[in-house]
Amino acid sequence: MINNEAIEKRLFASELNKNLIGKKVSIAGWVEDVRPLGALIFLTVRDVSGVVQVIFNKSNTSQNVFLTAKSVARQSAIKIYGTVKESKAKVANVEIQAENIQIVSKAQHPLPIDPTGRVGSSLDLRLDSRALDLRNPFTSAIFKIKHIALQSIRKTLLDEKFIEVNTPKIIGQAAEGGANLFSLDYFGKKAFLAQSPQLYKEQLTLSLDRVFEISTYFRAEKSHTRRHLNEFVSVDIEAAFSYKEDVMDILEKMVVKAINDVLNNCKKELKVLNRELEIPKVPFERITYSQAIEDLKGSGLKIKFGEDLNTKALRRLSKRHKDFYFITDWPTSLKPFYIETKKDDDKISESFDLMYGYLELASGGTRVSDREKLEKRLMYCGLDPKNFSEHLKTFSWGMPVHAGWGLGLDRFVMFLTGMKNIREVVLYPRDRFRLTP
Ligand code: AMO
Repeated sequence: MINNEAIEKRLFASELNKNLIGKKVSIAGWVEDVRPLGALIFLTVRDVSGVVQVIFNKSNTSQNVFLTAKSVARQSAIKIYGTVKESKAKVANVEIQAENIQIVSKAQHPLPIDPTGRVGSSLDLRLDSRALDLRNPFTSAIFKIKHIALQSIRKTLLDEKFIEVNTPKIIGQAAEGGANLFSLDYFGKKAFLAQSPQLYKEQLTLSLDRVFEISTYFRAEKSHTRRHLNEFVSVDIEAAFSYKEDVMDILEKMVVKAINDVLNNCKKELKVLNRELEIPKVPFERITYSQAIEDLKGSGLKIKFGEDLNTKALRRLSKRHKDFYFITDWPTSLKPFYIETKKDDDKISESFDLMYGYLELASGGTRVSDREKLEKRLMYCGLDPKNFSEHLKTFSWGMPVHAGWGLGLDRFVMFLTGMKNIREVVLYPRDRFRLTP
């Protein structure tokens, strides 16, 4: 039908502007609205970048084209060919005076959800129809912000001389303790899905020096909360010749730059989400675990040294620490075997968590880089060093002191977008009750 396609490259809604007035263009997208008005038909066409008003005038188009436009089902995929005109509407500078319409794919009604968002749907229903839900500018804004944040994160890490790596996700040995592993049959052997790249990223520091990985990890946690998923994306770094303070500084820098980049590149998206994002104060506040339990004592909540800070405690703490803050120096007993202990007190570890409100965004620390000590730490954590022989052997090859962290990307995007449920910011979330779509 439309045979000028080869001449006219398809334009996105956001590319149409006053400089194109009088030019013939083609656009493609989905029909959001059809409003026939006598000899005119107004079509609102949405693509991923925005909306365009398209006008069919009975006197300028063939009867066939006019009738096709009039009867097109909402949300069908279409192509339009026409001339760019100045628009009288306040919302846009230009519109298209259509000459032709091609229905690429008809939408079958009733659709499971209304992607314009005019008719609200529950999150569950939206997730069941996620691909369609993403046509809603509210939902797509979240993923555009995630995309910009990811680009920004990569840029910071590359500038800091990190190399991007990919480590195995099918593994033979747990990295984070054995309780929450998904296991699978690997040609007759028991294998697991990686909970983190911890052991690999540490090993890589002895040759590549500074590495980072952005990937999906798996935790067989039963907890069904608004901030846990069984599959989540983590940004992991590991740096040779570094201590926790060095990598905390990198994390702080990366977070601030990502917020800046989202503020500068996602104005429209933040507006759609009604999110007022602010650049945090630097340096982020740093309190020790012991200070945190003192703070909590002051607010009437008693936590014994060695007890984890549960949600109630973290919520209480977030009343005092409103912005980003680090909790450092956790009891060794609360941290994994690979975390280094203080030189003068092995009950306290060289660790940190990055918090925003009650949300733990990242955790990390200085690692044990001495083989003997690592064996002792494994045993202290009830693990058998024999099962870690592949990992331990690398510690005899000139392992440098090293430090790193893992940042939960989805949780960070919850902060950026102001979403309260992690499922909002993950395309196809996996929780205990959801394995589809
Ligand atoms: P940790 O287990 O604390 O540390 O994980 C790092 C960060 O990942 C995010 N996260 C999750 N997000 C969503 N759903 C989950 N089930 C989930 N579990 C964790 C959190 C958390 O802060 N190897 C260490 C990191 C390191 O020391 O380098 C680790 O995995 O935001």
